[in-house]
Amino acid sequence: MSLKSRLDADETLFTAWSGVPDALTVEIMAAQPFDAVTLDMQHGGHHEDSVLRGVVPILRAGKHAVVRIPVGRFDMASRALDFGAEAVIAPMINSVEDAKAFATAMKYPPVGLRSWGPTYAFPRHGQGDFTRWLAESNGRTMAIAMVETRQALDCLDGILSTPGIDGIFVGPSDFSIAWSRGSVVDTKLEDMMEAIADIARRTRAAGKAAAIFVVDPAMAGRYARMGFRLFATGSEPMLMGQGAQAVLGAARRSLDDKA
Ligand code: 3PY
Ligand code: MG
Repeated sequence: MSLKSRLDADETLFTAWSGVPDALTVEIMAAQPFDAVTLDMQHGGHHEDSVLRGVVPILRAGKHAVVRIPVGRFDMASRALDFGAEAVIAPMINSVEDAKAFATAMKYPPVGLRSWGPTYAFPRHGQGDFTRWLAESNGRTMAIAMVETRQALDCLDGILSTPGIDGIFVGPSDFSIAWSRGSVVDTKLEDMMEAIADIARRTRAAGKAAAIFVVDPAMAGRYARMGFRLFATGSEPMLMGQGAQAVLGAARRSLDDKA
């Protein structure tokens, strides 16, 4: 089942967030109980070559491969799909023009102008035939626009009604900076929560998927009640740090055991 059809069926899904640009690390992330792995090219270390190679262990683990491109790199959005990614997250979509440019790179005609050439995606997804691939690609791949500024909020309806845009991904860190007019970065800023809930509501009402980055895992339930269904969490530094602390803490505490 595609990521899109699972989200359309109202499943709640978690994607790991990978920033270490190595297929061996991605393989370990893909082995964890996430539904998907996102390779982050915006703030993480992923680059074209690591995405090309990193999609393989994700697909081999039976997970959905997602890529976050750098700001404005819509050429990379098409390439990520050609490498076998199922969804692309585009940061800082701040206007309807941004949304159109993103959708144009993501979708084959007549929706967009994606150029033909699924050189890696086609074999990685088990071949089939070209006509079928062409017919099914636009519906199976997801163009997910990040809403993380006041400008984006102001034109949310326009972004949502742009043909080819399949979902919205809220970046709560940047959104908090925008909301506080540059004074804090705080994903738990209470007075922006209604705006975040409103984004989820309007996105779902438009029949699109609502996704958000989860900094504090305890927030996932609150976001789910707002209507979000795709949650990004669990970067390598966080997982390694928490894992090391848990293991070392348990080992050190056992030094005091009397048994
Ligand atoms: C944000 O919170 O601004 C993000 O982009 C999440 O990755
Ligand atoms: Mg951001």
